[in-house]
Amino acid sequence: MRFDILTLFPDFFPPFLEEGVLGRAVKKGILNVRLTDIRSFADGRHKVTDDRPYGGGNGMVMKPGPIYQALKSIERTGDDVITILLTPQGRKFNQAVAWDLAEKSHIILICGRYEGVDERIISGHVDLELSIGDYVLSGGETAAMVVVDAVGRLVPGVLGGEKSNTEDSFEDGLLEHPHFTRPRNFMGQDVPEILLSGDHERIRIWRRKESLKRTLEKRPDLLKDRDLGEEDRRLLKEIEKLAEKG
Ligand code: 9D3
Repeated sequence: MRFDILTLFPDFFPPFLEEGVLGRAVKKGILNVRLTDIRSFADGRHKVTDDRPYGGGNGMVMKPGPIYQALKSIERTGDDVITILLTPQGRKFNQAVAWDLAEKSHIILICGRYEGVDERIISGHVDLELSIGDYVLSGGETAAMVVVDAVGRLVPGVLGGEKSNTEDSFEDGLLEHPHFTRPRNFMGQDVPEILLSGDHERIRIWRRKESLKRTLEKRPDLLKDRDLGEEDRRLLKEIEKLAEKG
C-alpha cells in the first residue's frame, strides 16, 4: 500500500516511520510512504503557504495553490486512490473506517495547519475529511500518523509474526483481558492462580469474562446494540450476579 503525506512539516514523520511494526513494513516495502513538503510548491522567494481570510477574522488560511500543485505532483498509482484531508470537521476516524481504507491501493493524506485550508481544495480535490477525535490539535500531522498506523497495520504482511488483527480488542469489539508476565509476585501482588494452571479452556473462559467485565465497567457503549453469543450472555449474567452481591 502506498501513502503520500502532504505537509508543511515533513520532518515530523521519518522517526515515526522508522520504528516498530510500521518501520519494519516500510523497510520490507509492504508500505510505501512518501512525504511531500507543501512549501516547496509555494511561489516566490518567501514560499508563502498561508494568507489572511477573505471576509476578515482571526488566524490564517492555507493557500489553495501550493496544495493543488503538491497534489498534481503526486503520481496516482492503481485505481483505488483516495485523497483525505485531516481536519477537525472530518468524519470521526475509527476501526471501521480503518478497515475501509485498508482496501485502497493508494492513500493521499493532506495535513491542514492554521485555521484550515481554502474551501476550494476541499470541494474540488478531497474525497474524504477525517478527524481523529474531539480535541484540538495543532495541525493534521499527528492525525495523519494515527491513520497511517491504524490502516497500515491492517495491510497483509505488516504484522508479520505478531498477533493477527482479528485478535485485537477493537476487532472483537471488546476491551482486552488483563495481561501478566513474570515475576509471579510483584511488590506483594500475585498473578491470578488460574493463569498458572495450564488449563487452557478455563483460562480462555476466565479471560473472556474479564474482557466482558472490563468492557461493562469502562466502555458500556461497546456492548450496546451488540449481539452476544451464548457463552458471552452466560458470563455477563455471572458478572451481574457478582456485582449484585457487591
Ligand atoms: C483554534 C482554532 N480552532 C477554532 C475553534 C479551529 C481549529 C483549526 C485547526 C482547531 C484545530 C486545528 C488543527 N487541527 C487539525 O488540523 C486536525 C485535528 C484536530 O484538531 N482534532 C482532531 N482531529 C484532527 S485532524 C486535523
